[in-house]
Amino acid sequence: MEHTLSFIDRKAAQHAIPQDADWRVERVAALFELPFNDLLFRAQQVHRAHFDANTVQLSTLLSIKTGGCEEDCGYCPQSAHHDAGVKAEKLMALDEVLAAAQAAKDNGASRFCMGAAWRSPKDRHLEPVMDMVRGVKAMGLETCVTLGMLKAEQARQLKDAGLDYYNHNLDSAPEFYDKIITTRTYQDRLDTLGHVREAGINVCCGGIVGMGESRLERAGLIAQLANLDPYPESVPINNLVQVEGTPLAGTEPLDPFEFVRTIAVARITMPRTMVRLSAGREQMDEALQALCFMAGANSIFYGDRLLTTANPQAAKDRALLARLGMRTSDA
Ligand code: SAM
Ligand code: DTB
Ligand code: SF4
Repeated sequence: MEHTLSFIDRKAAQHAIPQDADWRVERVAALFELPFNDLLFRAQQVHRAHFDANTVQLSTLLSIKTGGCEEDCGYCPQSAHHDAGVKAEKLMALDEVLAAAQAAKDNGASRFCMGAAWRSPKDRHLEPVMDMVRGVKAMGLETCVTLGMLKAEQARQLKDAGLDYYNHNLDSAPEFYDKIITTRTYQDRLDTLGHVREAGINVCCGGIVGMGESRLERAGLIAQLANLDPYPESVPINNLVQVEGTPLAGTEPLDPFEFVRTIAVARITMPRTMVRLSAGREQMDEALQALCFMAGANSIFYGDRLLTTANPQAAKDRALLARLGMRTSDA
């Protein structure tokens, strides 16, 4: 099956990042095969050519609609197909969302990312979400939402509300995808990314590693991301958080150095993107996180929770960044 982005209007994506090269899977896999020090050195060189290597951007997540999701994503505690003890809730009220955004801003975050456990938003859900976007943006925060699959018109409405970023992950290589999700296709995801791009919203798109995929399949994921033209402005790299009750609980954990390699390869293949060290930090020690920064990660999820699982305490993250002499960027 061909996996191509449909309907990209390049004019609408003026601020988007052009693709640098044709990253065939074999070329990406060859990067993974480099000796660790050589790979990290190359990633540092690329990182320093495009960013201040001591600055990290902070995004805070909020689950605005938790649980009861129709999709069967094997990693996700919010799927109604699994019993991970996550209670299905209604969409949060605007004032509660704005209070959480204000707290995130006061804590030093520059982007506020609102996540909903939907296959795709119903049209009646969009108006309240747009109010949230407007309210968060008025606070001077960058706005991001992740609501599942979007229609072209929904993407345009979100753009009109002032949305800065839409998060929608490819999650894995196309060859591995069917082992993880059966209720929507890889092409569905590419279509949503096309609508987001076409509407002129910045694309936040990454994936999960540690799901039992091979190194070649990790390379396949990165190649898919890097070959999007333009490639995403933000690339979250998640390490699977194993949640009891999900099909992927009990998967052999990924070698931590392989996670660092994935960050480095993302940095080399997408030089100007924000590479976000995403889910899984709570299970990493500080030395490993420092290696991820060295490999070119320049963004983190910041705040005590991800969506339903734990993230390092904000104060602990501030202490880590201070120990590493790292600054945070403003929106
Ligand atoms: N429902 C929407 C969707 O799937 O597009 C948005 C929310 S969904 C929870 C956002 C992303 O979180 C997923 O695409 C996946 O990459 C990540 N994620 C979910 N559960 C995870 C887990 N247990 N470990 C790591 N990442 C996870
Ligand atoms: C992304 O790539 N990772 C975030 C965000 N985008 C929405 C979500 C991680 C979720 C981890 C599992 C949980 O807390 O439910
Ligand atoms: Fe639903 Fe998103 Fe979880 Fe998949 S990852 S089950 S779409 S909330």
